[in-house]
Amino acid sequence: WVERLSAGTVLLHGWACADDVRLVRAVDEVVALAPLRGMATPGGQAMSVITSSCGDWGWFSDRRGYRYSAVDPDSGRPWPAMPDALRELAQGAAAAAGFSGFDPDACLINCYLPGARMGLHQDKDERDFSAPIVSVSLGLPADFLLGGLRRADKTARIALRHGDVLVWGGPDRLRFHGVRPVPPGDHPLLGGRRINLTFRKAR
Ligand code: MD5
Ligand code: FE
Repeated sequence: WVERLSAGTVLLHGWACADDVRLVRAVDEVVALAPLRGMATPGGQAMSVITSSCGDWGWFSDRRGYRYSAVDPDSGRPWPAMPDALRELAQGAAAAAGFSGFDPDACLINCYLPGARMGLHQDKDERDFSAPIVSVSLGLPADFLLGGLRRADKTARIALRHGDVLVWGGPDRLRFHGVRPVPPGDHPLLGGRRINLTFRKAR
């Protein structure tokens, strides 16, 4: 079912379940070409999430900062093309949430093994904040933290399960958010992993 969490935030419960095998196959194809890898924050901390990308632009982080690049810095090659299965899912979910015409040029793949987390942050490395962001959760469940426009704002905890899709746009695009440490488990399709796909218009 479709749940509006606030003016610009829509949670499409289980939206990606019907296509999950095709989506996981597409992710496997991308990470065969651009393997998941750990990254460092600009402060030098190792991130607990392992990451890859597909599409025209890939997000990455190192001691020099956060940025988008057209090439995978590990291989020097362009990021893998965004598979149709992934693009179609993101466009369909955005349209269902009221953002027709969403045309993502970047898909970040975050893989969480048990214990991995993501601290509270804003997504502000993109050029145009008018496009929404579409986030797809696959595999192990996790608690998502949805904050406000200031870091100190109170956060709400949202349980995200396999197949859930969140769309943020308009006034909610720049909310602080994070992911609580993922508890161990065994998902029938993904085993002991949570995969999150984040679709963005980067440039
Ligand atoms: C995740 N990833 O579960 C999340 C899903 C990231 C990241 O946060 O930056 O890789 S995307 C959640 C998101 C994106 C944009 C806006 C908001 C949340 N928001 O306003 O809450 O791996
Ligand atoms: Fe984020």
